[in-house]
Amino acid sequence: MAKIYYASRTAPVNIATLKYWGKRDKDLNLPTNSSISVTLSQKDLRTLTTASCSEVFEKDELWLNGQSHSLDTPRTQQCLSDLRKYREELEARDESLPKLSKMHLHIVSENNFPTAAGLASSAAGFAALISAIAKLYELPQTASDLSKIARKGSGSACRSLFGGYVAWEMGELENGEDSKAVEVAPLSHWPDMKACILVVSDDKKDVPSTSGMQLTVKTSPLFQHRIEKVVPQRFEEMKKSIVEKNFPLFAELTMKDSNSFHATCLDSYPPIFYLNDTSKRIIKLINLLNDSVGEIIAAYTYDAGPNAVIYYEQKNESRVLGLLHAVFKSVDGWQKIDVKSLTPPSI
Ligand code: 2P0
Repeated sequence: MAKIYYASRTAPVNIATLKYWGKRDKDLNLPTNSSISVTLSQKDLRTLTTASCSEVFEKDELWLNGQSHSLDTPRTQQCLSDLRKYREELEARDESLPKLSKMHLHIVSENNFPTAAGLASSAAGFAALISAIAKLYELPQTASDLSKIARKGSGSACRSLFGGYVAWEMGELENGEDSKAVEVAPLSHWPDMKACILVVSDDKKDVPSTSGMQLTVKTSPLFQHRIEKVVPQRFEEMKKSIVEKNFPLFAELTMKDSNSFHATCLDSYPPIFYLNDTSKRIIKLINLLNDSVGEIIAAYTYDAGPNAVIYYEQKNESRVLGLLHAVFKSVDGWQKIDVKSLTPPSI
């Protein structure tokens, strides 16, 4: 019987605290600005992928959450082709290696969270796909090297190749060889940092990220200001706040960047709305909490959807989560949010 080779890897969800929004090259997924993210706990939010190959497989196939999906998209094909090229190099150097690069792949992938609900499922998905195949092929490439392949699958996926605090450096080269993810600090650097997700809605998003950002690049004058005058300085400041574990500064920059990103969405024509009334109430509540304490102890951030991610330090957990529980369980007229969704995925 023909041998089946296989390997499994998980990849975490990452939530941007400095947002990627805009491409300067859509084929290579090169961004218009650098970004920063925090990786969430794999206990709560992750993709698990098994990649296998065999001489008897007749075509490349993918099963995502139990359903068959096409691997025949240009982005996925580009990722598979890059990985096969690396494997071919190994096989050319060592004749004794099995010719895995010539075999078809079967990929089985599973998320433990709602797909496409603004919870960065494509990031974890592509990162797990690239990691699993790189392991199957026994590739020697570093996580930063592999992040360049993941980036071509989905921009934000490059940041899910690392745990902890991650920067995606936009790079300057036209071929994208310097547009990669790097570690700012490992998870262990800031053990007090916590995050919780408020699942306001697990519906699919209205405007997919890829087309949304293209519209913003094309139509928003505010966007030019953001990428030229706002993000470059914020990128350096946020990295410093992480290295120095300066929570108030990290939190302020995180909230301001979420606001700035959603402002460019609103400035697009026609406008893009990702936040709903509940999202806006959460923003007000976090500001109220910080005001009443007299310092910033919690930060909100929103991606391309209405769900909030709240960052806080462990020492303030009962204050932050206590307030959110109390408000969303009891105030009339506020959307009731599933209390279970407030379980903090410790990061
Ligand atoms: C981010 N988002 O930095 C930002 C914040 C959404 C808002 O990365 O077209 O799914 O696949 O490169 O990575 C969503 O964009 O877009 C995203 P593609 P992606 O996390």
